[in-house]
Amino acid sequence: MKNKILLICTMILFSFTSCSNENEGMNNGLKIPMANAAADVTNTSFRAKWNYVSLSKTYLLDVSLSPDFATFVPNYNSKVVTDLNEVVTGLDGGTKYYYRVRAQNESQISVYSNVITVITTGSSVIPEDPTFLKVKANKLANPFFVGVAIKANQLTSGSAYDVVLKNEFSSISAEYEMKMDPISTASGVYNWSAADKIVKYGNDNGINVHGHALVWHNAVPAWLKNFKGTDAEFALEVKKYITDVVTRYAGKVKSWDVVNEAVADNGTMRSTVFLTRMGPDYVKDCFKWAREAANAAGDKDLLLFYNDYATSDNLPKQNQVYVIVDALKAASLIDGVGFQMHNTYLSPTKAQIETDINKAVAKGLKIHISELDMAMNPKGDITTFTNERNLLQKAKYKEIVKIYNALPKANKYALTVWGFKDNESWIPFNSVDLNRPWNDWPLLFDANFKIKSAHTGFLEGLD
Ligand code: 9MR
Repeated sequence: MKNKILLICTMILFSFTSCSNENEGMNNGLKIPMANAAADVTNTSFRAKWNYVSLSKTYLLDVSLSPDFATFVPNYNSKVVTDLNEVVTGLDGGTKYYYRVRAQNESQISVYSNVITVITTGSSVIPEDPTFLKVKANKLANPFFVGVAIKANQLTSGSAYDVVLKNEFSSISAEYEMKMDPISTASGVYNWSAADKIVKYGNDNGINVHGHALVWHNAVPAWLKNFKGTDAEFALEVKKYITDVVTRYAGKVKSWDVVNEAVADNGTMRSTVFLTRMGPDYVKDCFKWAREAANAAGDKDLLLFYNDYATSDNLPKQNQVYVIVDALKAASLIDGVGFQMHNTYLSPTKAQIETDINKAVAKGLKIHISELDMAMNPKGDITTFTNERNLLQKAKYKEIVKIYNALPKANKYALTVWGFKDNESWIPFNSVDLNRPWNDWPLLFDANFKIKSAHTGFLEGLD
């Protein structure tokens, strides 16, 4: 009996000791070192730093160009260091590096520390390729962002999307993951996962993040559509949503489409749940709430856009959009207008686009061509992308980029294309919104991610 009790006591003591070791982050007896932010960063070196680990004798330092340490910077694969810092040398300027350390003594090696990211000063020695859209746009006398609509699952480091995005584009808009229906799952309940990922990607990589869109009749979650409360309570829900989203991304998202598509194709206010529940002033209310939330969060630079489609060749609609814009402008609530430009190769014409956009220019507003694509088969008369249509598309892309590039500096913001690859665009085989249940080729890259002539047209438009 005495022996049994002794055995149980020993077992309890043993399990207690091993638990407490785990809690302290120990491995084989050595604590995990904590890596600190780099110091003395130059264009060829930086000082990697970490905290002291008791019982350790030396540290093993890894430096890599990739966050998963698949490869190492030469001489920095488990480099043995005796101090608590090491100057890492022989690096390239303007380049992102990652480092981590392990502690070691005669018999033990700890697990890896946290990973620290550091960007060397100066510019990358790799010459920029002038055939990349953003590279050419950045070199203009009056540069502007070249944007693309993206999905969170395309942002995996090293994926074809990630590479093309970082090479060619300087701004991103979420194609759907920053709309109300994916984010707001119930009153005051949010699913931020995709939106957070998109915003972080933009911020981490120096890419502008445009928020699309706070209020859109086509992205209302079921709980709000079927909201049983009073109209005043409905308005409070919308206010809360706008406030929470703008606050979360204050300083991280540089601009928002506050209201999207409030005007119907016949030029009247679109009949939506927002108009019905909140009355004709709802657009203004939403802008006011967005502005107040940004100001309260200390973001005085947030740009607020009204965004709509097919205004250039529809005068009644265009006029009503400008009624809204004027009211917002009079209340100092709007910074810019988003012209979606889901165009076809047949329309709108150059003159129609210029007339439409110039009205906003005259009001001192920023212009965002916010969802550019070009349907090449709007009537369903082709089954393959013919060379004739290919050249027409190239010319049409060139035309619109030229129009945008000619805008005064103060009115430029971004020109965003609505997706990467033809086969992933919302247009091909669209029988719901467009009633065009056949193929189309609206974007700058084909289904194999090959650059199309439309891309060359874009570049030529920047000349
Ligand atoms: O292209 C987007 C598509 O993938 C989404 O399913 C859809 C609904 O969220 O929205 C599409 O984008 C629309 C944009 O948000 C507003 N203007 C019209 C775009 C095409 O329908």
